[in-house]
Amino acid sequence: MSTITNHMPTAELQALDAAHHMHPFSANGSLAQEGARVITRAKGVYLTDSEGEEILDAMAGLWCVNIGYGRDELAEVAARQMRELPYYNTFFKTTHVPVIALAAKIAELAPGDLNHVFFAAGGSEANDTNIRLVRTYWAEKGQPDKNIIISRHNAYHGSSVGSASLGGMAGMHAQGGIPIPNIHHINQPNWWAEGGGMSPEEFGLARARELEDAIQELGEDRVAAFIAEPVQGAGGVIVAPDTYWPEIQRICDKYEILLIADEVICGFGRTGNWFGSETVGIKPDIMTIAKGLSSGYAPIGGSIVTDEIAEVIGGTEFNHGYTYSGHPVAAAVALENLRILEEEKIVDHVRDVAAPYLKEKWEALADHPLVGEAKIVGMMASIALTPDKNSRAKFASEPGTIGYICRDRCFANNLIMRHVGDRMIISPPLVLTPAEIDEMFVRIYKSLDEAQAEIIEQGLMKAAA
Ligand code: PXG
Repeated sequence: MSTITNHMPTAELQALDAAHHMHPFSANGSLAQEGARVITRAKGVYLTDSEGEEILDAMAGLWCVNIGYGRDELAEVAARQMRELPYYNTFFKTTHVPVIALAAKIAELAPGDLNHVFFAAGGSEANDTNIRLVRTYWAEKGQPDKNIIISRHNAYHGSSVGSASLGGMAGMHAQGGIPIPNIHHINQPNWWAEGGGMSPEEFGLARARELEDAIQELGEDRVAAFIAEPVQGAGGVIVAPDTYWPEIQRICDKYEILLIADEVICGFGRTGNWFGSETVGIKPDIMTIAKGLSSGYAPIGGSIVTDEIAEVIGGTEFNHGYTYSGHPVAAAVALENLRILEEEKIVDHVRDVAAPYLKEKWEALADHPLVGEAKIVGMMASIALTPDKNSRAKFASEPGTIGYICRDRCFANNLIMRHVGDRMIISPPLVLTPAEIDEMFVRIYKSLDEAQAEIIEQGLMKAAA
């Protein structure tokens, strides 16, 4: 077969893609008809496609390219590491320098006594580790029946069998025989969609107390852990009311339930602190990390655990690990990414410059006729689309119809802004400048206006009964 290059005509690349490549989370049949957009290169916050279009990537890839695209330092570190030691495992009484350095650096950055890292190749694997880790922890403490993990509907924790079971995505649970046993789901703190007549504060408390109800119903001696994203990402950038997290922390403490913060999206600066747990004020026993750990330049994730958990697990042989746990190239790339985040004070840039500027403009979107609430934490934000903002009405059309129209307008206007149902979301690179934020809003308003015109024209601006 001839070499496949960026210089082939788009249609040929699309035809080969359609013939042989199965895309994740896609209806591949209809995608093959339409043809996937071919991304060829990227720099800063802009992607370039095979037609030479420049696209503003307000999703940082898949919530991960925190330092932006095109940082040569990471490429150089990867090449150097590949030449020196491209691979070795850490299973059989061996270790290597990149993994030692990265684990030590993560322990330094992570709050409190979260000082020990078990590596994986991404967030799904790390959450699978967490399932086995918390169950092994309680078994080692003489409580093998304390093995139920509580999670939330509309949470995203990954796509492997274990992590998708933890997640609360109805569409995923409908396929492939999940969830696995002993995973229990409570409702999410999504006030806009589910808060009814309650104030956000009342609703936050009510939703947190569902955890207490579940523990009492299942039995304190049966529940091992509660897992949650500090801010739900893939579920639509759902920001819990202020009352929610303090109550969750109180309940976990009271019933001795391990708190797992899934920091795969929130970690490494996204919320304006190193970790989302710091932003929402919780003290987790375990953190899941991935994505921003390497800014997506190499696949790596992991579970950070406390001294106490590491000690208990260390008392036995933990029969768990992946070929690529602590992969030396990925570890070296992640370490260089953390150096850049730290030395260039990118988390400070988020907190002091980018996020405040973005917040002011983002919250003003609530004045657009199509927009209900506008929520933002650091550099992750969402808007709820609605036919009537005063009543928080949903559209009469199938959920997602309106969001999809809006997403398509964004795509056509060279802006990657995603939809989750009828919510629009962004999670841009953290290095976004005020000038780039201005450019992003030109494209957002154009897309929203065009979407609104299309929705009215199609007679879809109707509220559900
Ligand atoms: N936890 C969280 C909070 C995530 O957002 C994972 C775990 C799984 O990580 P890996 O590296 O195994 O993918 C994620 C991943 C979307 C989307 O549509 C989001 C993710 C993955 C795929 C699609 O927003 N998040």
